[in-house]
Amino acid sequence: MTAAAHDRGARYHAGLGARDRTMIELFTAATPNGWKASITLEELAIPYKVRRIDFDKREQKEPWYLKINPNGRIPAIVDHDNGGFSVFESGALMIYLAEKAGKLLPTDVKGRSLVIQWLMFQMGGIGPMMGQANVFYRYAPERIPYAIERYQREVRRLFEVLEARLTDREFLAGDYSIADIASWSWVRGYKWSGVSLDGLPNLSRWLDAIGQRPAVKRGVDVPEPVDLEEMIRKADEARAKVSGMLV
Ligand SMILES: N[C@@H](CCC(=O)N[C@@H](CS)C(=O)NCC(=O)O)C(=O)O
Repeated sequence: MTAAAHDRGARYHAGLGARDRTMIELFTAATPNGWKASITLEELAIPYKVRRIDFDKREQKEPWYLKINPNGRIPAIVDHDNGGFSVFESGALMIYLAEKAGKLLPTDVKGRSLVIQWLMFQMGGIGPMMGQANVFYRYAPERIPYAIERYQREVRRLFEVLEARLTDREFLAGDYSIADIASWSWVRGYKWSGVSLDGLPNLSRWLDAIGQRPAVKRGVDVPEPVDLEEMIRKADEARAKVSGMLV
């Protein structure tokens, strides 16, 4: 660890007052996995303090943070209300918070299992596939059509699974739950992944309805608001310019 990185970690912890140590500390950035955590905290009305992790400075890979999240990614929480217990992996973190508050995750065996099934569907499917679609469609220095098409096609297939599930129900697993929050946080970025929602009326209805929730609106502004539409417009413009140059 560099001296500067060590200082940053130490300064941060020294700066926490006694009051702050009795709450949840959220380590996050403005990304889908981060929003899953902040929306859950907002919905549960659990007091929390935000520590923004600066990806440009690679803070997520600094040793002080790896003690909280050994995977070196966001989000993670430290529960100062529970002896400084830390939780990483967004799905596990959502279950922990829902159980702590006794909301957004039923306690009966079947109801709980259904929510966890749809949460795992996001963790193992929607998240990783949209993540890879984004990498190859938006960030890869080399344009690899096979990879772009493979991941976009898989994302669209997963969207169709959600569409079918939502055809005759309002939410993914019984009442509104952490399963909805998890997929919603990713699906809202469908344009960023270059995948269409055409022909998916139930998924679109669910996306809009959840987006109207006050706690969701607050949660997506953590750690700072991001203008997704503007970001997509600029990226698409740059993309069109580059492909024009290649023609
Ligand atoms: N499976 C992890 C994935 C976390 C993850 O990939 N987080 C991304 C942001 S969405 C991240 O921290 N990226 C920074 C990096 O990879 O260094 C979870 O669900 O918490």
